[in-house]
Amino acid sequence: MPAVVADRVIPPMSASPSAKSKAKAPAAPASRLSPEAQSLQQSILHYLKYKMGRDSESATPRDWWIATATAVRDRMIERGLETYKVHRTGNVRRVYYLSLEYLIGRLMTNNLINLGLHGAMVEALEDLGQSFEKVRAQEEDMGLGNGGLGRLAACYLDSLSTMDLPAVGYGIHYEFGLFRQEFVNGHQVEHPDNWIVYGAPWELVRPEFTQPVRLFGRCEQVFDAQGNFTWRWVDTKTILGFPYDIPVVGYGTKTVNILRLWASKATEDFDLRTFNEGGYIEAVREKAYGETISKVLYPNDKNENGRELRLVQQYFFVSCSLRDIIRRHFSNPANSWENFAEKQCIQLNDTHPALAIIELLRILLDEQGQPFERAWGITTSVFAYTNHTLLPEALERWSVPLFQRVLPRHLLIIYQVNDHLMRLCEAKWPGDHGKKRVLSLIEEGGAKSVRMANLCVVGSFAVNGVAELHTRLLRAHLFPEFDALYPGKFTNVTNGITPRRWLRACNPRLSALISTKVGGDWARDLASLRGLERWADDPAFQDEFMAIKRQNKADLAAIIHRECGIEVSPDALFDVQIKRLHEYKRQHLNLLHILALYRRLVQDPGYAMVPRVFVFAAKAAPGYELAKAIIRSINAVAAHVNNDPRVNGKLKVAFLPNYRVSLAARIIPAADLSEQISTAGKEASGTGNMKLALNGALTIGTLDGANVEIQEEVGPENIFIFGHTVEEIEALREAGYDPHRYYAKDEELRAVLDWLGSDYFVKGESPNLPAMVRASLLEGGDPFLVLADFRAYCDAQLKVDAAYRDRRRWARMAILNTARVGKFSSDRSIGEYADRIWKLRRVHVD
Ligand code: F58
Repeated sequence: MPAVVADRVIPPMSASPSAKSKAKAPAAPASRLSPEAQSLQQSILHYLKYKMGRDSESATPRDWWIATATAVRDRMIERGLETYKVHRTGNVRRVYYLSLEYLIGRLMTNNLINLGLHGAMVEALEDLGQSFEKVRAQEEDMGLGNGGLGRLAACYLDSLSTMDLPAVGYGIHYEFGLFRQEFVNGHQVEHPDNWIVYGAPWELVRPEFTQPVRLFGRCEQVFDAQGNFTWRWVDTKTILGFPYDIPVVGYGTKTVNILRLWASKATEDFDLRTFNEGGYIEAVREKAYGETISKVLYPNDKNENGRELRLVQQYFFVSCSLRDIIRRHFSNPANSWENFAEKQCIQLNDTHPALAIIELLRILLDEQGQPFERAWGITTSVFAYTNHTLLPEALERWSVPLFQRVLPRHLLIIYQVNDHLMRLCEAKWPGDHGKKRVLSLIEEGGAKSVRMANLCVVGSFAVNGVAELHTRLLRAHLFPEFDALYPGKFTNVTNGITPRRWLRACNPRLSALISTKVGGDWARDLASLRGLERWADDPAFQDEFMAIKRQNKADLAAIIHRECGIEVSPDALFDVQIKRLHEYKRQHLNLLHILALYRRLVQDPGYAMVPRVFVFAAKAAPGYELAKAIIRSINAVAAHVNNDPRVNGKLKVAFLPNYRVSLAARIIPAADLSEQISTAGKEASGTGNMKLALNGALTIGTLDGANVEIQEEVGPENIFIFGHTVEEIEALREAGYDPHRYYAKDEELRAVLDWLGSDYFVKGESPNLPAMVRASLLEGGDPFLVLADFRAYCDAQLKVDAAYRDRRRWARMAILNTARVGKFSSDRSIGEYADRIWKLRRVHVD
């Protein structure tokens, strides 16, 4: 039966009444429908006919989907025009969110929920003989990101609109998003993700805002009319940035902000000139280069390949965005450079858009003829920077020769900023060359490189980490000198997730139940979930809560069966680890525990354990061999465990292929246990941990990232914390960490490692990838201290097992997790950015 939440009808996820019915012509009189449903129906039929050239008889599911999305987009455009008018006439202060990644997923359900039209759309489609679920399933995920950083950007856009904050998101319109992953014999195989091939109905093309971008060339010295020495950037190549706008609608408000994504194009005139001069091949090459820039998203931390292209991508995107921001600022005659920083604020999502700092400076110096001090003053009042990682290998550095070739003028400006920085440093610590060495924008010693994180810290008025612990480590370990040089610049904003996507849309059953207890406003005020606490001990509520979990697990079981061919029982404990595949996230620690359970079961058929299903989903960066070896190892062990009758159904392992936002939305509502087992100090925050806890999964985790704050909120009795703390890990390393010590003293650990390292799971396969994983943990020195945490992890898992046996206790813990994680709403995070960093006011749109 459909449930009502906040005046909107939530249909059940599966078994929608017409899911089985065939397409039929509109039957019943239209007046049976609500006015919204009628109007939607009219638009859909209009687009089916005039956009797709079909009628309801001949339309394919994809035609239905495009016509439906276009009808929804119309409603957003109306509000978008109104928003734009209010923002423009009010000459309001705006924030610009610059991110190389947006992991948006599908938009249909979320747009409808935010518009308040979800129920009406279900009604409209069902009346046309179409299943809403089937239509929405046609949508390709927009996977323009790698992981949490990209998903965070998408959640933040949702909150910015919901909170009526004037904002524009900027990014790249990649033709190919993150690769599609397939498993072939348990190995990851990557395929291109051509998400756009059948059209992208949410976007609007904006050719009138096309921007030129210059690259390469050289710098020459000239004197200006006043006889002052300046630099001129000459002999450059120009490419074009072509904007696509995606409207972003707020939940329960009229605000519609936009996400503007730039696609690269070759300039026609350059092309033609070269072509006419007889350089046919050259012309085609130039054209190809122009279009290559926005072709693919870079999935690799390691960046060995395509470094130049990645740098060009970054510059292309910031150059287009900055010009667009400046154009918008000066489109109001009341504005000038005097009030630029008062009206415009730019948030840098990691160092990827750091070149924006130098580009604004270049525009002010070279195009506006401003003196350095003034240009620097404006620049450093505009930017704020979010750091998302402490891993040294993930901190961006660009080689000086590469910079020199691609952006020669920018390199000179970086040297100029560095001189300024060195003078500040000298004033604070006279004669201290050690301090200068660590602060410098240029890393010396060996090949010189530009430190983008240092550039961001120097060029921004605020720098934030993404969880309390991460910010503490950022200040104490990564940037202590900068923290001393710029008191008050560093601050924390703990990450958040949008409750619209990560509860309301993905878990309609639980959403409906929650609304019966705390009312329908929780999706805008997540803290109000605290009201559920008083039901945590109520057996009837516990039963309902757990029955919903079981239904969600049954849905996921069907997906596991379809995708992996594995039968799993919804009565088992669903133990979930879903995130990028990385050594620091320690999927291999999870694997070692699975092997330990497997061994206990085969050695003792009576071994008492709660039946468990281990669910993995993760992509490995294509060049990250060890991550791929971990995937292969998990799949190899899974194949044995799942087919071994001695296990007697107590253990199943499913690695779902092609992890993406829409798959996360199916796994999260079905999870009992959330694996957050990174080496303490390595996971900046984590956001999957928040989504899972919100949906009633209990966390097993280390004291890392936002786990620390999740524990503070849910209480230590409702979470399973284990393992070495940051301080203990430091002490271990200082004493000289030796994984062999753990191997020698723990019989079970030794056995499972050796088992993994044998060819038992991958008979005859060469190279033996599980052996490679073992080697990384022993001879390789175990850089992420997997062995040091193994025993504590197994002990914590025993506690999980015991807790799950007590159904009432587990239900209470799960309910309290949902009730107490309201802090992790992205509305709270965005509220903090707006108040403390951006000084941005809400602007109501009628
Ligand atoms: C993630 N970073 C952090 N990077 O790992 C996670 O702790 C945090 O919660 C999240 O950001 C949001 O703050 C992340 O997702 C990437 O995806 C890299 C981007 C550049 C290429 C390599 C991966």
